[in-house]
Amino acid sequence: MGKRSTTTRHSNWRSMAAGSLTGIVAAGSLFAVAELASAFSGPAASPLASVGSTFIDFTPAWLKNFAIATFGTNDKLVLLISMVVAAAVLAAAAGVVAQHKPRAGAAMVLGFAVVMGLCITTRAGAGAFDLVPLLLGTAAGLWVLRYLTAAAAGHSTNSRPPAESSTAAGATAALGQGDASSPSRRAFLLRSAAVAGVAVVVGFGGTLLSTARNTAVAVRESLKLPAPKSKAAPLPAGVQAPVEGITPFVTPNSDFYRIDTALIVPEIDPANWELRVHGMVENEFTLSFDELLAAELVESHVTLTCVSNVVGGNLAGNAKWLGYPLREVLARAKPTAGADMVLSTSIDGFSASTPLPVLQDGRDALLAVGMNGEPLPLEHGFPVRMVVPGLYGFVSATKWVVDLEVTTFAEKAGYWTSRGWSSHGPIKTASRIEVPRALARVPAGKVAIGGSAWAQTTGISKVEVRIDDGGWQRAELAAEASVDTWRQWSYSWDGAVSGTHKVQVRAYDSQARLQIEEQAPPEPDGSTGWHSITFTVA
Ligand SMILES: Nc1nc2c(c(=O)[nH]1)N[C@H]1C(S)=C(S)[C@@H](COP(=O)(O)O)O[C@H]1N2
Ligand SMILES: [Mo]
Repeated sequence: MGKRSTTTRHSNWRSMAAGSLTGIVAAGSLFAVAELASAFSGPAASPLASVGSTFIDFTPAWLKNFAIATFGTNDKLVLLISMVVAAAVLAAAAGVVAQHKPRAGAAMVLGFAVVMGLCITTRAGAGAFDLVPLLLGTAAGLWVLRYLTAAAAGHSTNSRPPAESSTAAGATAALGQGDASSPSRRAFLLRSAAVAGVAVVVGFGGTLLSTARNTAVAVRESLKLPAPKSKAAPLPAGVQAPVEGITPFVTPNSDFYRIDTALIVPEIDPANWELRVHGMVENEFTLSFDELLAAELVESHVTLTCVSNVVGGNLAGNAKWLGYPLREVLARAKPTAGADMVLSTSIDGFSASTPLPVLQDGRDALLAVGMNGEPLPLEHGFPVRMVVPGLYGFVSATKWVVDLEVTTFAEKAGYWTSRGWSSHGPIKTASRIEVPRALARVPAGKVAIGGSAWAQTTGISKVEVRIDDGGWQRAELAAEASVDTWRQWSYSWDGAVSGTHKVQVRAYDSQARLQIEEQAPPEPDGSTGWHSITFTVA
């Protein structure tokens, strides 16, 4: 009796395992086939991408803030991993159900497909044709579910379906009977492995194919940007502080932080790109990409920062941008009296509210097409984005920008403003310690300390450090490239004795205004506080 129930439990467990594996392989096949097929339609047709984008749209602001604050530029990776885990759990459940009731298992898969179909069809710009990859994938998933469920039950697909076995023990008898080397179990595992292998190849091939068929990528690769009419001033010698391990003064495109709400990076063919300039203006017009390239472009180093950056954080980057001054765009549009804001909107619906006067004063606020000598990378806004010195990205740096509406703050609000953040976003003076790293162990004697500070549009005039709550010491400032870029600093601490030490930094802008000491979180208009770290001298 006792022996028998142990065996039953054992086979229950095996039934669960076989069912879970079946469900997961079936789901993998569904996504793989859909991914391959979606290479032939728009990116919205990819079920994973559309479900994720829908999820982002419906995510409450606090969760978005949490995700950006906690995972920073990895927020999308975390979302994708969570989605894959959730899909695996649901798929396993469908697979387990199918072991006993194949129809119910299939119905679950169909239910998930309907939800994914809704996510796909409600994406901006998606049509009924975008459902084809999901339909093909669902067909593949259902077939695999049936095939492996039958294999798990030790039957061939043509024989009596396991639906007829009403008990778990019955359904899994064949699987449960044998040990690892039992022929039916081996056959099941082999088939699962074979199907999974095919799914991996199909899915991977699909990903490669969609990249290859992405016209934006191809066009970008062969695009030659014109030379600027006014070149960026060459970087002075010594912009890079002489401290090993400090951030590069110009951030390579591949290392540039990325923050946006786009799970699928928009793929815009510049030939189809158009910027609509309208609203409270005398002269509405649209601008094509060719017209933009033919205009007199300027080049400028600008340090971009994200309002979500915490004290000491790394949501900041410095690049040489090539673009057309927004001042010129607005001069052509001729804003009418009373206008005080430009609402810029991205092709994916994101929007930013930028104070009109900021775009009309002398600063290099650009409609940018180039970043560090190449066309904008797709994830940084290809083919055109905004870059405005002195304002956080959420109120100024619209990527994939397609619309500029001259309006008022009273009338309109940007994406994040309607989610609890500020409507205005001037960048607050900030400084951070980059070397040594927090909690690092360094040798005794001379300790090299260094980092960056920024106060865009005014510049940094002084940086001070203090060790172990001693007096404030003046740090050495590296050369200044422009008031719109960050400025590096260094400090050499002589005679460091062994033990744990704290170092703190603070900066002054060019008007000798001291960086705010009080600690404040990023929401609603940017963090404040003096950065400090502890490290150990060996
Ligand atoms: N289309 C679009 N543009 C956007 C955003 C976005 O979510 N969507 N985020 C903004 C924010 S909050 C910042 S900080 C900058 C970041 O630009 P980057 O990703 O090139 O560093 O882009 C801005 N432009
Ligand atoms: Mo941001």
